[in-house]
Amino acid sequence: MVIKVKDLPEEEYILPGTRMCSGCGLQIAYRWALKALGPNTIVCNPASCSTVTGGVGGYTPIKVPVMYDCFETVAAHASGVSAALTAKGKDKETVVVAWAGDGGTYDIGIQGLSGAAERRSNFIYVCYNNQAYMNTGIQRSSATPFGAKTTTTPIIGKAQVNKNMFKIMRAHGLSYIATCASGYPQDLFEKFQKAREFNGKGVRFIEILSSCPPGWGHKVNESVEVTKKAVESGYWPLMEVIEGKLVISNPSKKYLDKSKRKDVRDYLKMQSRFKHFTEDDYKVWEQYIDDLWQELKWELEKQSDL
Ligand SMILES: Cc1ncc(C[n+]2csc(CCOP(=O)(O)OP(=O)(O)O)c2C)c(N)n1
Ligand code: SF4
Ligand SMILES: [Mg+2]
Repeated sequence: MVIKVKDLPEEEYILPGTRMCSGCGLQIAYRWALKALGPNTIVCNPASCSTVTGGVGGYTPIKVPVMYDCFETVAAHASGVSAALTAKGKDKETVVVAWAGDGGTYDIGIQGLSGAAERRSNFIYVCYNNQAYMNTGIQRSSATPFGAKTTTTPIIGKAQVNKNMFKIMRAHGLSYIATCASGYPQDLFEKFQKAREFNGKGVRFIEILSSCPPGWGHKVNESVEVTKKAVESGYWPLMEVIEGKLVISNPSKKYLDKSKRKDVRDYLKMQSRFKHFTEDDYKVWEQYIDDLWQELKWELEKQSDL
């Protein structure tokens, strides 16, 4: 069931006037996530583009408390805030969110995240994945996909495929894991509400594919369309793992059937970071998507046999 726009709360927790670029997918995601979580939310935020949202000089457009921390420490920070709330008996009403980029999650913050997940610290960990270190000038991260040009992979693009964070987090046995995309705000809204309902059940992990016009090289008015194409091609499945069980979300369900998936080249050709692609590069992507769905299908079949 997808929530109707008329049923959404009108309250906004990120007001107009942020310092994000026009068309920033992260901004859409951040706004809708806070809408779903409500006013009793504390955000822990490491160095990244989302830090920029907070504004400068004592003014901020964000209406919930946001605490900044070092690049590598957000999961330890959120663990501490959540433990303090428990000590004060306030952990039921207030939700703690660690809100980090892909660099802060896949790379420098991964050991803190893994430790917090294993300890069953109680917070929602969000990785908004714009697939590079955007805030410092578009350097490649281990989330950057195969072939993408960045300022540190400037000639033929990145030679390796990205890490699979979804699988890494699954291996921690979390109560709730989900993928979202900034072009599907209603799906994102519902998943954040669900993650909130799992309060008290350790780390809940949500990863959001977030478009970035300067980093990906698409037009500012294509920010929603580009992540829609990522989902429609099957490249970015929207899904959840609830208490260990895999569920493909409604917008992605039909892509279990390969013939329903749109051509991933439409997605890639919208972005200048893939402009240099040869036929062989496109084939790597097509194979990546086929393998991904084969594995998901295999798991769904195994689940239905149980
Ligand atoms: C220890 C440390 N190394 C490097 C930096 C510089 N730095 C600040 S933000 C950032 C990039 C963050 O990338 P990501 O987490 O993907 O978030 P994004 O900027 O893409 O939103 C870097 C490298 C830092 N603040 N601290
Ligand atoms: S560089 Fe990208 S992620 Fe950062 S504020 Fe601009 S659009 Fe958003
Ligand atoms: Mg990033």
